[in-house]
Formats: sequence, structure tokens, C-alpha cells
Amino acid sequence: NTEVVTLGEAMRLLLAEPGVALRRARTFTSSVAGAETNVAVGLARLGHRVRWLSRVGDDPSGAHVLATLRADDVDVSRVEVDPDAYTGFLIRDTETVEYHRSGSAASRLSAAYVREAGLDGARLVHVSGITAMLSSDAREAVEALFTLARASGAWVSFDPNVRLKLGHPDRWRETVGTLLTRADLVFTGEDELELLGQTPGTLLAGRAQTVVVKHRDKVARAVTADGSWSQPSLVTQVADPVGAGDALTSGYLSAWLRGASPEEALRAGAASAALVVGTRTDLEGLPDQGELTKALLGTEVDR
Ligand code: KDG
Repeated sequence: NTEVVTLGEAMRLLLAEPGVALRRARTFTSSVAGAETNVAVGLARLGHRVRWLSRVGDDPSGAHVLATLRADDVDVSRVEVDPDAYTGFLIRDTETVEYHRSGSAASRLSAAYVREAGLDGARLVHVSGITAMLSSDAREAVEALFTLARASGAWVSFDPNVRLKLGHPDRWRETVGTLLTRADLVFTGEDELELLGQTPGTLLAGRAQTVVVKHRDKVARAVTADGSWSQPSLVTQVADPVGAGDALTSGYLSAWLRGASPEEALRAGAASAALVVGTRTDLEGLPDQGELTKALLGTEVDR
């Protein structure tokens, strides 16, 4: 049985050689990017059964995405291969991102597809605001996922993941602001929460039971009805900051699924984030359980 379902776009990632600005880069590392696939791989490495729902193109980059996820035991059996659209891709250095994703296969996700794929008994679904901003059909796919989760008693975890390249702040407020208030667990940055006009207090007064906020001062705070906990960043070395938030989410959710306290879950999240930031791509630093335990004990993790 599936424990967690995520829904979103994965893209081929072309990451510029270190220390060179994107416009001058000549050599690129190929990997996979995507907020929900980052969380899916993070959870799978920590031993959870995760199914990723999406569409990829019938092209070599789509095959690369699927092979990468399969290698980490993420269930891609329900991913649709679209013969009429391409797999999106992303070119970036550590600061600048160039998206090539408009009209991609994942932008053609639909509510009908999500209803057909179903949750396979999952206890938790995770999605980010990015998926809802891909197209109006993709937004309806996210709404369908939330509705399915509600009907089956699964928890909804949501990260607004605001990327202003994907739309004007007003569109984010309109589309993602509403979804945010329908989530049980929220993972968000302080800036994003402000942009969306919410606070942990307003969310907890509504549907949310846990709100984890990554603050500008590099402290993550978890707030629940029982109290609030904080955890300073454990980052010691930065190779590439991208993917830190998703690593924090997967570390936290894994601990939460196993019944850990918010304090322990925050520490697991912070340790995962530090490991990801210490490596270049979004995926390579995501720890398995042994690596996470070592990191939590303060032992150096060999890579
Ligand atoms: O959260 C990390 C993601 O932002 C990165 O993997 C790329 O999914 C991505 C996006 O849409 O920006």
C-alpha cells in the first residue's frame, strides 16, 4: 500500500558548473528538479512508500525523470506519458533560474486524471503551490487531490512555494492563498506567508494542525495547538541552497508519520536540509535513515 502521494511537475535540471554565472556557463550537470519529486525522494529514502502523480512527455527527458525516481523506489506507475507535450526543463546556477515549462506535459494535469489515479490508501498527500500555478487544469488537479484526501481521511500537507516567475503576486494570492487554508500541515517561508496574507495563528484557527515556518533569520519554527518549537539551521557548508525547503519538509514529514514530536521532526528536517545544501543538486544530499541518524548525532556523513 501507498503511504504518501505527491502531485507535481518534475523537470530535467541542467545545473551550471559551480562558480560560473548562468549566462557564461558551458558545462552543465543533469539531474531532476521539482518540489514534489524532491519531497517524494526524500520520504522514499527514509523508508516510506511514496507514489508520485504527474505527466511527462514521451521524450528522453521524461525517461530520465522516470528512471531517476524509480532508482529511488518512488512509485511512478500512475505517471502518464503524454505523446503531444514535452517534459519541462530548468536551467540554473545557484541564484538564477530559467524555466522552460510552459505548455509542458505536467501543465496538462487534470482533475479527471487525479480522480482516476486515486490515493491507493495513502495517509498523507503533499503538494506545493507551484503545481496549482502551472495552468487552470493543473489547479483543478490539486483541488481534486485535496477533495480525495478529505473524503478518505488522508492528511493534506502543503507548501505554497511561491515562485514569482510563474505569476503575479495577485495570482498567487488568488490561487494558492485558498489552497493554503485547506491544508492540515503547512510548510512555508516567512516571506511567502506575508505575501499570502496569513500567519500561523490564522491558519491554526482554521484547518491547519501544524504550521512550519522557515524564518528569514534561518530558524525554523513549528507551531501547533499545543505550543511552538524552534530549530536553528544546521547548515555548515553551502554548495547550493536549492532544495533545502523540500528536504526540511521530507525530514519533518517522515518523523511526523512515525509519531515523533514537533521538536524531533524539526531537527530531522533541519538535518536533512543541511545535507542537501551541502551538495549541488536538489536530490543527491537527501539522506537515508542511517545518514540522517549520523547527522543528528553530529557525525560526519561520507559522500
Ligand atoms: O523547491 C525546489 C524547486 O523550486 C526546484 O526543484 C525547482 O520545482 C522547481 C520549480 O518549479 O521551481
